[in-house]
Amino acid sequence: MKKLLSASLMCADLMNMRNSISELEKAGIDYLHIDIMDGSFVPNITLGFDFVNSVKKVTDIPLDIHMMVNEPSRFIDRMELGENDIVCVHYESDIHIHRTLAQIKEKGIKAGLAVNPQTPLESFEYLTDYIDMALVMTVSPGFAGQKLFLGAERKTKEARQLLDSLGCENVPIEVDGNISLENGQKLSRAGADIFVLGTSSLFLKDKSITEAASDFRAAL
Ligand code: S6P
Ligand code: MG
Repeated sequence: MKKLLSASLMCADLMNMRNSISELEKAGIDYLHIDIMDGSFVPNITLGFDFVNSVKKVTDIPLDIHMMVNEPSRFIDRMELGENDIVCVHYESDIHIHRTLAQIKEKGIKAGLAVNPQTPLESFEYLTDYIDMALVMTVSPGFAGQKLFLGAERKTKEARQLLDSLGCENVPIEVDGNISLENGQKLSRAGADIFVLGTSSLFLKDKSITEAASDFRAAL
């Protein structure tokens, strides 16, 4: 599978978002990752639906929406998205997560299912017909700038094996959290396909976005 880069916009310069998006376009970034939090499912609040819809209007880069909210089914209709965009929801966030995934797909949007570091991989087992992406969290969600969870490499490897065994060889695995060059390389070998890049490798003080993206690609 082709390795793809997803830029985490909560780590971009919030006062200069239009320019950051232009730079991400020039750097050939594959997805814009937008973190939505509710202060309850995770202890933080970041970007919201008006932001999602505004970004959608100014770029052709597909959006990769990461919902870290309780009962995400309440909010799917708030976003104006298309067939190339992904909405990813956490296994624990809705009691009837299958219904939420089906709701996303009925709208013609790609659906992703996210697992926290402690969420068993078996959570994917009966839902594979409803997902276009599997998100393996490599930190506990909520904040940028955290350290990779120590089981991340093994979990990514086992997620790939499980998905393959269920006939989902084409479902990509996304990894999110502390994706530095070194961690990206390790996780790529373990089977990760989509890399969420934030403060660890893309939005850096001493490198432009274009330079950082090209260094990351070369490290994979
Ligand atoms: C965090 C969120 C992530 C972060 C990303 C930041 O809960 O889901 O998408 O934005 O992890 O990257 P970094 O390199 O600062 O960990
Ligand atoms: Mg995220």
